[in-house]
Amino acid sequence: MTIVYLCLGSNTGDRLKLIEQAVSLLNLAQDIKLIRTSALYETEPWGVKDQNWFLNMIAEIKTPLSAQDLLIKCQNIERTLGRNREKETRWGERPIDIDIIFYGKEIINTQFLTIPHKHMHERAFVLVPLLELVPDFVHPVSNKTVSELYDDLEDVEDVYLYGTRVK
Ligand code: A4P
Ligand code: MG
Repeated sequence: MTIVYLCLGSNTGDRLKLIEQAVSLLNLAQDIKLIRTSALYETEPWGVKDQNWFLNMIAEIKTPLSAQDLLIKCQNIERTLGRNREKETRWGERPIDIDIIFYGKEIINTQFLTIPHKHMHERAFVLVPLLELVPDFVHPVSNKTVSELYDDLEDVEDVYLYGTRVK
């Protein structure tokens, strides 16, 4: 069994419902046990600025699946919820995105998978909800804790607890 941190994100359609559905589908999946989730955050788009704000959340799960098989399950859930990668652009709009942030302490670099996620240390929308769950978790490549990575962030995009952003 491995403890895994997934980052869920949505910025088109009914974002709240899509995130909730993704959490239920993860919970229903065989071989995935949902342990806990962070709060929901409304976040400024990172990377490509000219798009809707996202809702983001981190889910802590436990699984006997390999990282590769877990990725396939996550991509199946994305497809079930209407994601069509062919219509998307890099860092662009998407109804649902499920990224693997940490897979235990493993370091994986294959054609299909980079773990820890290659941009996680640059993203407040990942680090803020992670900070809530596991501030002392050590990134196996940089050997910094989540809270140190957060302190090191340079360009911090805006991250609000969902429902508290004043538009
Ligand atoms: N892939 C590789 N590593 C992973 C991993 N750790 N977890 C897959 C999940 N999938 C992984 O991805 C190329 C292929 O490898 C894909 O099939 C991917 O699913 P890539 O090299 O990371 O390509 P990319 O163009 O960076 O991917 P993508 O999905 O367009 O971008 P991201 O990194 O997922 O970012 N702003 C806010 N506020 N909130 C967001 O949630 N999300 C994105 C998308 C951009 N800006 C955002 C948000
Ligand atoms: Mg992705």
